Amino acid sequence: MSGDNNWFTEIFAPSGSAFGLAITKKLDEVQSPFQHIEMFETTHFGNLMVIDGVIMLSSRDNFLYHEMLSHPVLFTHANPKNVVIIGGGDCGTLREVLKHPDVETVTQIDIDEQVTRMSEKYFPELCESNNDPRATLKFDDGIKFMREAAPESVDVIIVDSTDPIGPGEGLFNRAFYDSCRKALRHGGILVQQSESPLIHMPLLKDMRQAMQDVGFDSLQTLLFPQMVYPSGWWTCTMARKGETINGFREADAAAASFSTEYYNVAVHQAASAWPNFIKKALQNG
Ligand code: SPD
Repeated sequence: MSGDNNWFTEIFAPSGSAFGLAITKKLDEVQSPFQHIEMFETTHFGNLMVIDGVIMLSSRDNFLYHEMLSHPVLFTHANPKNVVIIGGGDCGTLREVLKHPDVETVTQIDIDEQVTRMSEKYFPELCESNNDPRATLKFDDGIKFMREAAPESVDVIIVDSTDPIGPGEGLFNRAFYDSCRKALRHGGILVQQSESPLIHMPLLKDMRQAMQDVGFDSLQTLLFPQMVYPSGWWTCTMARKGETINGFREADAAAASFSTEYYNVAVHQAASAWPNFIKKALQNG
């Protein structure tokens, strides 16, 4: 990673690639007990949050990621009432989940309170629903929270994490998936951001294998664009307990009472279509 007076550049050495945004100034930075959080003002992408040198979100394009992490899973579950978000401290996913009027509780557990405090200041639009009475924000270890969660008490778990390094590392393994599966009710769904299909395929395969190994009955990996992440192309993976992943409530999605910038019925359907190289890599569907 590198930054100078005019550009923030995230270098992704494993794929010999880099992504940069022109910046006008550094707005803020804080070293929390867990990670180094920086905030930049960009020329064209609004504000930019960077954690440990890795781009987390920009004002301009975070809607893609946050909508795709929230709406496909909530319109696939038959009747999601109780939702848990692990990570998600910028509160963009929380805002999307709370758009669903039938969701009764959303508990968000991010290990780092500083991410939320920075987001409140520099991404206030993402935090506009934080005082919704259905929302509870906890600042704690999400791995421990899931390990100690009451069995069969949750409908949907959304893992909105950093990459699998640093505080996010323990969110990508069998022990964590096993805890999540136990906490889900029958038909419950775990969805996790699952990195780039172009440059993180081994990780995506390992994640899917680990989800199957702990007993999830069916999986679905969805594709969507995300310009500010390495390769510009990203995924999330849904894992369902006790049922197949089928069940997209198309009519409900079409009749949604709220607005979205990216997500709609056709986008949901298209996101589940796999190009041939992905079919080949993820042979077992
Ligand atoms: N390569 C960065 C991936 C980060 C994914 N999570 C970002 C959090 C946005 N809510």
